[in-house]
Amino acid sequence: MSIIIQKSSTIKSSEITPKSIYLDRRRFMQQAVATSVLLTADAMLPAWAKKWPELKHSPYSSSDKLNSFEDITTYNNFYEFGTSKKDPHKNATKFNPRPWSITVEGECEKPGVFDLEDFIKPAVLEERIYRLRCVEGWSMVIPWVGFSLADMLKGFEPTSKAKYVEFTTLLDESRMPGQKRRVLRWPYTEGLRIDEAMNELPFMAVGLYGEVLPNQNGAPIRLVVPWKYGYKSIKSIVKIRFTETQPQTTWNVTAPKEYGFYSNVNPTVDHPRWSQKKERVIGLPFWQAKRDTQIFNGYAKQVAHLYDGMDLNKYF
Ligand SMILES: Nc1nc2c(c(=O)[nH]1)N[C@H]1C(S)=C(S)[C@@H](COP(=O)(O)O)O[C@H]1N2
Ligand SMILES: [Mo]
Repeated sequence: MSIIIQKSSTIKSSEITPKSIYLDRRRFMQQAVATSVLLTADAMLPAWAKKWPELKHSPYSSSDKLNSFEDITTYNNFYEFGTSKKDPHKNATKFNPRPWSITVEGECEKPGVFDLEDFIKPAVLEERIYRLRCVEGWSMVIPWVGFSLADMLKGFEPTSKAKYVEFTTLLDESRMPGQKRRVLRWPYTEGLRIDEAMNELPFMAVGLYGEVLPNQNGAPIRLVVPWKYGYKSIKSIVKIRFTETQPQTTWNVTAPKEYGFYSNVNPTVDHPRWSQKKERVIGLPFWQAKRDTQIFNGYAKQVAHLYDGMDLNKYF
């Protein structure tokens, strides 16, 4: 976990700018790894975390101002740990995301049950800065650490019948107390069309700000789909299934008129109860916080072709 960093930092994150915390944390990581300063803490990190100082920076990254570590880890949507924004930060502290395995099934040649480490060891870890745009009308810029979803999926050799991919979050109300209340259909599920999943943008995140992923952000592994509303970016994934038919997704089942399967960020397709033309950037003073929503959250060049000939009002 983030033990090394917490011990190293005497400055409170709220007292310095996001970028300087970031550089600070990374510099410390590098030192800690190079000199093994904190042997005990270092030994507690999973082996792959030690590679993180050499992360390459993805060209798909946003160059917008990063949100602070504080904003990113204290303002969350993760209903498994409660429905208010502060709940996940409070209620996920005891969640232990290790060991962790992921079941891969359905239309593929190489299904199985895999330990998380089996994905991470061969993966090319990189840093990708993506803006997460929540359907509620706010956004945040987050420096993720992880690897390409497409690279991971190719390893399972999907068959020609694999038209969609379904993702499922852990179901365990003893570890995820929010599941005791039936506010959503549990377990949380999400899905992508196979060509969306195989696009270069979807990312499997195992960290942020150079640290192992905090529990409230979806530890130990979560999806990030930058051109879609935040709820498509499913957290704490335990299952991946290749399917021939469109999988059911939690928000679509809960409120089909409000949340469609595609959920592409689109300023011209309003939510039935509010406009999507503008968004509020978390962490900025109110007179700077409003910005125009970008079509496909700024990634039209990479993804618009996926929807050629489709009516985006109908397939929202
Ligand atoms: N399993 C699960 N995944 C989830 C959610 C959730 O409640 N449960 N909330 C979604 C929503 S609505 C958003 S906006 C993002 C928030 O991610 P963040 O807390 O890391 O910013 O996670 C998404 N993934
Ligand atoms: Mo969201």
